[in-house]
Order: sequence, then C-alpha cells, then structure tokens
Amino acid sequence: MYQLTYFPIRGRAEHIRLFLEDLKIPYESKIVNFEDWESYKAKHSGTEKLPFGQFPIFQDGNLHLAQSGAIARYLARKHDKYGKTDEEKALNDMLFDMAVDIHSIYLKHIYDPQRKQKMDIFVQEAKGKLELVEKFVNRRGNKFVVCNEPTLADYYMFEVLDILLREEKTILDSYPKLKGIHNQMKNRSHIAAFLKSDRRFDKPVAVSDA
Ligand SMILES: N[C@@H](CCC(=O)N[C@@H](CS)C(=O)NCC(=O)O)C(=O)O
Repeated sequence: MYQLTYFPIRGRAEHIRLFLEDLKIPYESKIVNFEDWESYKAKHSGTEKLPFGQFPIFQDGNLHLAQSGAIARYLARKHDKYGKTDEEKALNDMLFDMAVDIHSIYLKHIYDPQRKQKMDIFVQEAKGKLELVEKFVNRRGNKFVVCNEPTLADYYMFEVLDILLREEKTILDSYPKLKGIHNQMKNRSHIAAFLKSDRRFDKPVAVSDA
C-alpha cells in the first residue's frame, strides 16, 4: 500500500491526500509530530527514507519520493489524471505551478507575525493571481481548471482556494469560476467524506490562529 509521511497539518501534503481520497486509492498516512522532527531528520536525512531532509515523503514499494510536486505528478501519471493529450498535461503543469505560487503568497503571509495589519497587501497579491486564473478558466471553458473532470492541478488549486477562503472569506467573490470549482471539488462525495473524517487535519500550517 502507498505510504504518505507528513506532519499533522495540511501543509504541502493536502493536495496529495485530496487526490488519493477522491480516487479512493488506499494509502497509509504516517504522521510525524513536530516534537519528533529534529531527531527524525538527524536520523534519516540524506537516506532513502528522507532523501532531501524534508516532508512530505511518498512511498510506493521501493520508491521513496520527496518533493510534493513530483509526488502529485507521479500519482497523476499512474492513475491517469494528468490529462489525455500533451496539451492537457502541459496546462496541468502550468496550473499546478500557479497553485504553488499562490500557496507561496499564503505561506509568506501566514507566517508573518504582523499579518493582521498586512491583510490588504495579502489580499491584493492573492487576487492578482486569482484574477489571472479566473480568466484562464473562462477562456478554456471547461468545468475544472483544465479538463471537464478533475485532473492533477485541480487538487492543488482546490486546497489553495480553500486556505485563502479560510484567511479571507470573501476572497473568491469576484471569481465565479474559481468559486464554482472550489464548490464542485468540496462536494465530490469522497472529498466531502474525507473533509468530515478524522484523517483530515484542520490546520493548514502550524500557526495557532491560522
Ligand atoms: N519543495 C518541497 C518543500 C518541502 C518543505 O518545505 N517541507 C517542509 C514542510 S512543508 C519541511 O519538511 N520542513 C522541515 C525542515 O525543512 O526541516 C516540497 O514541495 O515538497
């Protein structure tokens, strides 16, 4: 069975969890608590178990994968969710990397001790990206970001939209397509069940009021 090892937060593993859950792919979720991290890292960093000294780690038999993007792409290829054509695959990469960029805006903001005073800057920066994704999705005219069914990029985009909404609940109000995709993803039956389950961590990051 696949194994996914990460901290007890959503973080950079949640899009992978969402993918596995939506497709009902069995996996073992291994959680390493923050207080155990330094000793875990000292013991395993640079080994097959923790090749680059960071989580998440995904294991499929003898394959140990670091880098959340590599893990997501591996799974999308293996389970045929990368898109059918080279064009769909390239666009999936493009939208996935845009989700990574939006996630970076969120992470920079959420770890800033002054973040409450800097909400306007965060919202403006995030909306700058959302507007462009909204335009792309409109031009493309499909139900999800690239295709008419969820593919690679939708899982990361959903997670990113969800954490933005958590920080600013009106942030998607001007983006009906993105709001619609967020809703469709949230209401997919296996995802809805996961969101209610004890496999779901509430916190996107280890920040008490995030
Ligand atoms: N580019 C990597 C970044 C991984 C990363 O930053 N992991 C963090 C948790 S989200 C980590 O392991 N931090 C602990 C450390 O670096 O000591 C990915 O996407 O997987």
